[in-house]
Amino acid sequence: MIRKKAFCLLMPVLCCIVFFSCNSCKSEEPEHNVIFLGFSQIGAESAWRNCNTRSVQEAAAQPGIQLVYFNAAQKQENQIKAIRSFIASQVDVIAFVPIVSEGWKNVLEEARDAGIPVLICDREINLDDESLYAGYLGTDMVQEGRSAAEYLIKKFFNPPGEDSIIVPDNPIRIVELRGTEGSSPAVNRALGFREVLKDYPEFRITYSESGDFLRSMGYELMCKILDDEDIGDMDVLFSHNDSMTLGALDAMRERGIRPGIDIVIVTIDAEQAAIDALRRGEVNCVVECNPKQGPDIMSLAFRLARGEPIPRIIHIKEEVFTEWDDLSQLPPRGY
Ligand code: GZL
Repeated sequence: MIRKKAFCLLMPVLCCIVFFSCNSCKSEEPEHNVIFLGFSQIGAESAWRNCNTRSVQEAAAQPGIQLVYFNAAQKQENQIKAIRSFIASQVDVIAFVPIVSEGWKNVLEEARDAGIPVLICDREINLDDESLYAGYLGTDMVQEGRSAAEYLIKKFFNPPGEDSIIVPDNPIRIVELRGTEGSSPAVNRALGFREVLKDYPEFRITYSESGDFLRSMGYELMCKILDDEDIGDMDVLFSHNDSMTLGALDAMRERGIRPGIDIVIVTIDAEQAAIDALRRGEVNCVVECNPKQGPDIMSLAFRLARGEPIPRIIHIKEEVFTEWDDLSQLPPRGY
C-alpha cells in the first residue's frame, strides 16, 4: 500500500507511471532481497527507443527487481519530476536516460542527499561534479560518428573491388540530419564525424539541421533541402538515426532520386528497416547503436543496491554494416 504522503507526491505523474505498490520502497526486510529501481525513460520517438524500453522492462521482469517506470514524453521536466518521485518513494536505485546533457545538477544532488545511487543510461550528461552519479552505461557515440566518416573515406577513395576512384573535382557535399539538440548522441556523433573528416578537405558539410530523431522531421527536412536549389545538390546524407533516414528516403523517392545510388546514405542505429534498405541498396552504411541495454542495467542496479562500486563508463559492443558486407546471416534486429 503506497503511503498517503508518497501517493500525494506522485499524483501528478501517476497517469504515466507504471507504479508497483511500495510502502517505503527501500526493502525493510532484507530477506525479500527485492530492489526497487526507478527508471525514467525519455519517450517513444523511434524504433530504437521502443526497443530500449522493452529491453529494460523485460530484464526487470525477474525475481528481485520491482521496476518503477516513467515515460517522460520527450520532456526533461517530466524526467525531473519522476526522479523526485523516485526519491520521495525511497527507491533503492535510480536509472535514467537524460534526454539532453544539461540541467541535472539539482535533482542529482537531491538523490545524493537521499542516499540513492544513480545510473546514467544510453545518453550522457555534462556535470562538473561527476560524483553525483555512480556510472554511465551506453554506446560510444563519438565512435559512431567516426565510423560513419570512415565509411565515406573508403567509399570515395578506396572502395573494395575497384582499382581506383576518380575523386570528384568539386567538393563531396554532405547534408547532415542531426538528432535532438543538446543531446549527447547528436553532439558526439557530429563531433566524431568531423574529427575524421577534418583531414579530408574533399568533403564539405554543406547543410546541417536537427530533425529531433523523428521520421516525420527527416521527411520534412529532406523535402525542404531537395527543393532548395542552393543546398539540394548533395552527394551524401549523414543522418544521426534511422528514423530520420527513413523519412528522408521517402522524400527522395517522391522526387525520383535513387537513394544509395544518386545520394550516398549513412545512418546510425541499425533498426530492421535500415538493414532492409541496406540490403535493397537504398542505404550504403548502417552504424549500429545497440538499444538492448536492459540486462546490463539490471546487473548494475543489483550491484549499486548492495553498495558496490561500478565502472564509471561501460560502452556496449556494436558493429558497422556496409554495402560490401554479406548480410545473409544477420539475425532479425528486434527493433
Ligand atoms: C542513442 C539514442 C538515440 C537513437 C535514436 O543512444 O539515445 O535516441 O540513436 C533515439 O534513435 O531516439
